[in-house]
Amino acid sequence: MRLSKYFLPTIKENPKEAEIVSHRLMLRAGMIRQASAGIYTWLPLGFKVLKKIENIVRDEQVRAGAIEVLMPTIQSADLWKQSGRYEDYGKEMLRITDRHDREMLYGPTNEELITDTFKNGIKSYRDLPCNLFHIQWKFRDEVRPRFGIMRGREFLMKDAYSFDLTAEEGRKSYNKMFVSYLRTFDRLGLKAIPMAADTGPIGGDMSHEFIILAETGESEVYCHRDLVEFDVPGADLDYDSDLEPIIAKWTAPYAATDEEHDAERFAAEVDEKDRLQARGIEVGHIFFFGSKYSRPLNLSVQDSTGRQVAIESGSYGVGVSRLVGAIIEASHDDNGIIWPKSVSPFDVGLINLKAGDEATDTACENLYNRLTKDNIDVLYDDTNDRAGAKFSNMDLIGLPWQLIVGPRGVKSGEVEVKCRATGARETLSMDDAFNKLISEFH
Ligand code: 5CA
Repeated sequence: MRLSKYFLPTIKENPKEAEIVSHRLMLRAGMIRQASAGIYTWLPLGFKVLKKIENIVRDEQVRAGAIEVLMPTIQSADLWKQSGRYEDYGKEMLRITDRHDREMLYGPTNEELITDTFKNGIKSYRDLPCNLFHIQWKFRDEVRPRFGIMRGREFLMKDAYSFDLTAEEGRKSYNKMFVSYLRTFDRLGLKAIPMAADTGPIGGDMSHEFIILAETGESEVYCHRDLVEFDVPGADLDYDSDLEPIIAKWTAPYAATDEEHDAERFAAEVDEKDRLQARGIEVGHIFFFGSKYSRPLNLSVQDSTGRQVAIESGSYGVGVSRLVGAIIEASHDDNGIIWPKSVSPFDVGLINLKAGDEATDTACENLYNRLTKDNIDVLYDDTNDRAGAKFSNMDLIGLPWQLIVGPRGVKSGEVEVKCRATGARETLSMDDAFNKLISEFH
């Protein structure tokens, strides 16, 4: 992509309305703009990151055996009245009346709708287990939307819903999602810690929040230091094998959010030197609630003995749009964002230090074409801006590698390669620079 043909409205000054670094940097890097309180337009650069995160989340759901669907954003109130949540959800639910005076709502979550959908599709216990997920916009009329897309009113969520014949089978489905979350957040370059959590309006008696440690996090969390260093299962993991040992390892050390924290237990179970008390960002939340929705919505099947049983369910959320902010909170410096390779909007930023100079233009065009042909996604700054402005803009938007091409270097056949994370710069021949970047991404 040539910058001259792109839409990247970056901002030099710090926007006053932004209280935390991720919000500031997302506005400055031209990733989002507020449309109204807690509601954002995703500009091209932000949208690319959002899509990359979405794809990794999807990939790991499918790997764990979940099947993708797409449910609507607008739902009828009927099912919510049946489950009792139409009243319980209170003001956070955006209620809408259509032209026929039918009560509708913008979905804050989808337990009711998926339970009903599954009920109409299942024929017998042989159709179990099943886990259906979708990645869809949600609306919650938060009292205090803040921190940009971190606590928005409209936000993108991955929500999965499992259906099983018995609580024991249900636990296995829960475990699959637990492990798939460990892998998902690891691929996003994050260290996420599963913590015992409160179930709130979703309900149930087993629940874990996945927390990224960050000073600007909204929750106070407490855990054993070891959890920060645990290894995550590899891509070759067989999800149909016994996952209990992995769950046991990750849930043995103390880890709890504020609502579930027990100071006495923390002191008794964790040595003082290993106690970690920090702020955290909740990027995922999983629940097992048994038959809380299947009973009122009449989702049951005959088991192999002919007995009619209510289906056991859980739901599993990932804050896809919140993750964009969480990744920035975890990875930035004074100059801007530092994207992990897996979610960076482009792979390489190519800087032409003297656009209009024939030899420099030719060298840049050459590198741009070669890299693009090899599937490296390049953002080529071919504008007439000053070199200083180009450097700071490229640092701000945080692409992992920069390729800097100026007239002096071109004369001797050399370019500079800069690593955004370390700031290290290397002068290389054009071919060596090309080969280095290829090897970084393939
Ligand atoms: N139905 C369940 C699981 S599918 C559910 O709704 N869970 S939740 O309420 O915990 O939300 C799931 C995830 O969405 C949270 O872990 C969080 O990362 C994200 N999320 C929740 N509220 C917001 C919000 N206002 N803005 C951005 N992300 C949010």
